[in-house]
Order: sequence, then structure tokens, then C-alpha cells
Amino acid sequence: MQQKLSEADLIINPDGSIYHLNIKPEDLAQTIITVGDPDRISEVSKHFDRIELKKGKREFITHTGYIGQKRITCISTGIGTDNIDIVFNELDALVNIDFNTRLVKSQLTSLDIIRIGTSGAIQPDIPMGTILASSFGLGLDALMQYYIHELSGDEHSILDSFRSDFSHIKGITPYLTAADPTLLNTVGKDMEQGITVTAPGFYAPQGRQVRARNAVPNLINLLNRFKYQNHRITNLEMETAGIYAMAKVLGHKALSVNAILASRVNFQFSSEPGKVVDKAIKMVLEKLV
Ligand code: R1P
Repeated sequence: MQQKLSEADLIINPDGSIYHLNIKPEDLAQTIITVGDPDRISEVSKHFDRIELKKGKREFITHTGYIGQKRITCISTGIGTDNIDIVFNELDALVNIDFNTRLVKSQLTSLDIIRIGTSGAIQPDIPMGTILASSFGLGLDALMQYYIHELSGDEHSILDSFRSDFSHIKGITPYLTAADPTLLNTVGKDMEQGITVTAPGFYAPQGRQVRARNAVPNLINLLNRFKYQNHRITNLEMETAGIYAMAKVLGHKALSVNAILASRVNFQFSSEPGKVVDKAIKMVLEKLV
């Protein structure tokens, strides 16, 4: 039997758009770029030959347009995996639920979703200015405690190994998901690759020294010395693990591309963050069209 979602479970605005994203099914391309910062949307869409739609609500700004024949939607998520929960469920609803009947469609659509975000490197050999594709997203936040999320392939062994290294840190249940292999080998080709850790905050949860007392003062060292076979943790940010895990549970393909703005082990921050982000945007768009 087809699943039907109630008016409280799937909120559709009076104009037929989805609750937070404020867009309608026809506003969405099959290829989606997500960014954190709403101001980054126009930095992506300025490369479009034609913009057909600009909409938004709260931090969720959407531009859809074309580069040549390729239709692309760029959408801002704001910061954090709590917003990824909203964006991914609503993107999925836009393609996989019939808004007239509220029934899940019998033929499901799989979207290509690429994050272009900013991040800090935690390995000394990864300098600022690097563009890095996340081979895996390792979440230290709680989002996936609310979903049935199954592991496959290398995910089991990497996560088991990380959990045993991290077992003395209480109250955190890490989760791990691989990038979509096709996107990693096409869009992520020629990019540095590594495991990206997603934190539920920017300061202490990413090991920054703060005026308050850090409960895990050696977090960066704990993370950067982790190794499983040829896998190592390369960088820290706030969305990738949620994106990979939500894409997997909903049947979409995802890749996270990180513009490295900080070196956390060399205690440096880029003097040209806009240029690094622009480089990441151009690298992704060149591979997509
Ligand atoms: C923190 O400043 C924000 O920057 C990074 C983090 O993941 C977090 O969202 O990504 P964005 O620049 O894409 O927002």
C-alpha cells in the first residue's frame, strides 16, 4: 500500500509550495547544489547562462537556472545538520510525493546533490586553499539517532574502528556514510579526498579553544591521528555527515566539496576566503556540465 502523509506530517503552503523551502515541485532541477551561506547562492548562479527562478524563505534561498542544457538548482541550507533534516526531507518530498494526493509515488526519483561548503583542515599537509571532496561523512551530532540508518561496505569497519578510539568520550554516538561513488569519481576527481567530520557546533564541538572550559580539549589530535587502512580524517565542518546519511536513507546521491579556509593544526585562517570558495564553485560546475 502506498504511504500517505497527513497535513501535519507534510506541510504544503496555500500556493502549493513546501513549508520551509517555499518552492514547488516544478521549481526543482535533478541536479542540486547546496551551500550553507544564503549569500553564496548568487556566487553560484552568476555562472548560470539563465536564471529561471529565485525564491526563498528564512535561510533557504533557491535559484534554479541553466548552464547550457544542464538545469541546476542551488539552494542554501543555513548552518548545521538540523537544517539538513529539513532541506533533505523537503527536497525528497518535492520529487517523491504527489502533492495532490499526499501519496508517496510508486516511481521514486534519485537526485544528485552536491554541497559546496567551507571547512577547516586538521592534517598539516592539507593547506588552506585546498578543494577537498569528502570520501565519507562522520557525524558527531545526533541527527541520525532519529532515522533507521544502515551501514554498508567499508562503513562498518571504519565506524567500528573510530568508535573504539573514541569510546572514552561519553554522550556521542558517531555515524558514518560514504559519498556517492559516481559523484566522488567524477565531480570529486582531481580533488583531495578524505573523511570529513561533521560537528554539532563551531567552537568547542570543533575543538576550538574557548573562554568557557573545553570538555574535550584534545579533540583535533584525537581526530587527526585516527587511521583505518588508507582512510584518515581530513577536515571539520557542520553538514556533510547529515547530507550523506539523509541522502542514503532517502535514496539520493550526494557529494560534499569543501573549500578549505582554515588550517586548524597550523592555527591559520585564509586571507582570501572568497577566492577559495569561487575556486570550489568553478571546479564543481565545470565537472557538472
Ligand atoms: C560555519 O561557519 C559554517 O561554515 C561551514 C560549516 O559547515 C558551517 O555551516 O559551511 P558553509 O560555509 O557551507 O556554511
